[in-house]
Amino acid sequence: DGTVNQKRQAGEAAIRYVEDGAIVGVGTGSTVAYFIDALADLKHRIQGAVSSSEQSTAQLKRLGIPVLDLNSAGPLTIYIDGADECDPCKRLIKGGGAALTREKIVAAASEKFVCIIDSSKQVDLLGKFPVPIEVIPMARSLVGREIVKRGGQPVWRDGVVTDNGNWIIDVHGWRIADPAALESELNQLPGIVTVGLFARRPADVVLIGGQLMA
Ligand code: DER
Repeated sequence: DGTVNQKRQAGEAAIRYVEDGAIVGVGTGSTVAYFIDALADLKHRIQGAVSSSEQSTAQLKRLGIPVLDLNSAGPLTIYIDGADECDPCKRLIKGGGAALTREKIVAAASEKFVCIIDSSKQVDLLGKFPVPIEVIPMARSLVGREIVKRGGQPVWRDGVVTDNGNWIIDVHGWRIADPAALESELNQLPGIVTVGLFARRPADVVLIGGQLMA
């Protein structure tokens, strides 16, 4: 259907942001999977990749792309990743794939964050997609109570343990007019590791299929 083609188009279009000799920050998900496939074709022109998940690491290694440690890679020029929702200011909900913590880390280490999506991810107001929050397991109920106080409906993503050994709560029912303020407020709560709002630092470039978002 349209969105699958748009995922592939976006993944392939992101290649134009990869410079020779780059260490490429790589996100997680089905759209990024198309980017990684395209990256394999120019793996001799880049130094390698820094990965945001075991899932992406496995695909990169399968394709013979060197996977480097972020601590030895230093600042990156480019980070390519998908999203679950994107508003007109390029602010994102991420974490559908439970990789939000390492995604946010690698994005923070990268100069330019290129987000690749299909049109189904575009919204005017963030929040229809439940906001993923990575929590330290012992704090699940405490964080759940804090979310209820803030008008959200917390749902434990039971059975999912992140690459960091933590749990995920998905928050339903928020309509988020000021996602940076909410991100900052939630970041302060004890027990929260990462909030799946990328609004304090939005994407720098958004590709919707092969189209550049204005
Ligand atoms: O979990 C994430 O943030 C991923 O980027 C994910 O949400 C993107 O999903 P998709 O590319 O498989 O739709």
